Amino acid sequence: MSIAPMPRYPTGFRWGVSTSAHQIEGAVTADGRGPSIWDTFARSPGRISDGSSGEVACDHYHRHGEDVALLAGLGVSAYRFSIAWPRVQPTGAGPANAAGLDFYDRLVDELLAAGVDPVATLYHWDLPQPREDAGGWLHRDTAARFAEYADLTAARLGDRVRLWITLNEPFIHMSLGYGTGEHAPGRTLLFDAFPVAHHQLLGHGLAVAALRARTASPVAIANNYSPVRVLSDRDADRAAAATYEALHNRLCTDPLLGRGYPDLPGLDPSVVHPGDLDTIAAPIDVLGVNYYNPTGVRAAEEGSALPFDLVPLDGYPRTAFDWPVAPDGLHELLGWLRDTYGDALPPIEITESGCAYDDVPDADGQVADPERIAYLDGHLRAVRAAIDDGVDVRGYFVWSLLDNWEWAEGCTKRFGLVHVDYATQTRTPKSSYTWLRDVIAASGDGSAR
Ligand code: IFM
Repeated sequence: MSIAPMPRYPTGFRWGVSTSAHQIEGAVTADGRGPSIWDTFARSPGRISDGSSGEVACDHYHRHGEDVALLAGLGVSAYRFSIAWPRVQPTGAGPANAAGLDFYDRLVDELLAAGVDPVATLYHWDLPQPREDAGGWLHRDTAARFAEYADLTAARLGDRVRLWITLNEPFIHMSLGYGTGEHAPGRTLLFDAFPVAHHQLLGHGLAVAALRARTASPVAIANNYSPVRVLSDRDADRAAAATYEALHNRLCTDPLLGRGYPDLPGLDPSVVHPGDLDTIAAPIDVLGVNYYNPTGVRAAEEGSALPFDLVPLDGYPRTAFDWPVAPDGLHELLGWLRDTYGDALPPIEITESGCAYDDVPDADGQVADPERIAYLDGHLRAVRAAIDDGVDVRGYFVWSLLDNWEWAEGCTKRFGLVHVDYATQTRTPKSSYTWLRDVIAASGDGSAR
């Protein structure tokens, strides 16, 4: 396919790819790992679309050497992975399981030896099951336990991890895990799930302090954002869009950047104790931005459980997830973040951006994925356009290095630059891998901001 040459990116721009522990590691009982909420959830009939689980996934726990070689071949300057809390603290409390930390210690050293900066996320949704049994993120105590886990992990890896990310997508974890029940732990509390957001953010603030006490920095959080498209000028539609924007885009950002919680119906303020907002607003060095698509919103139908309805957006190509491919949404989002938060906004890194397609090897075993190349091309240009507008974007991480276990969608949604045959664990770089490798080689350092 012919695509115009990519623009240049600022000197030091971080090129990376992302994964998460439960989506790739497998080995769920190895070396003392305890059960997580996703092990439990996947065993419950009907929860995962293809009935699979993360028990093996990409078997990265045993194949990390091969995967680090793929990273080196791609030429990325950074790799964002997550650390499984149940490997480090099998019950979610108590002393560190040294064997669990050994795995990440080896991984970090292998990355550094390959010239790839380790970027570690502490929590990507795999809560130790015993913590869930004790109330999970609905319970304030989980925030304190999370900070202890952060401390144990930083004590071992703090000297070598180049960027710490406390939480991945706390809004998505609250809404799908505790609000609608599509994700683990499968609770259906709707707006009563708000304590889950608050306790995650409190855990984030306490973890920031724990990391800094170990001189483990810089520190970030990765939030999911979706620019809101209102479908008409009707007051009711505009009000619904404002509510959705406050929920999806501001609930987990306003308090981080010192503004407290946005005004939203149905949130119980009693879970916010004196001093919590100061803890949450501890300065961070980077805001991680995960972007996939904009969301169409209109006023809720009579009798709806939520104060808005989500509607498909016409006029865009779509991924295998049926998500619209909208690079203009990323450009818009980055401008919105700058305009909304002004000087309070730290430098941004795009910590996830990617797409699922039904990629299949051809008769020669090659995997051509021109849609993913077009997707990445468009989104990278959107980032460059935002930088030209003056938004301080310092990196771009593709979701994901490998096809992996996509939560409730099991093995059915392939997001990787590298195809994984789950039966044989054969890894095959797709054409997007080669394309990105060439883009990175050509665009890295050398251009002025
Ligand atoms: O796979 C997920 C990831 O775990 C969190 N962000 C969105 C990705 C695609 O759905």
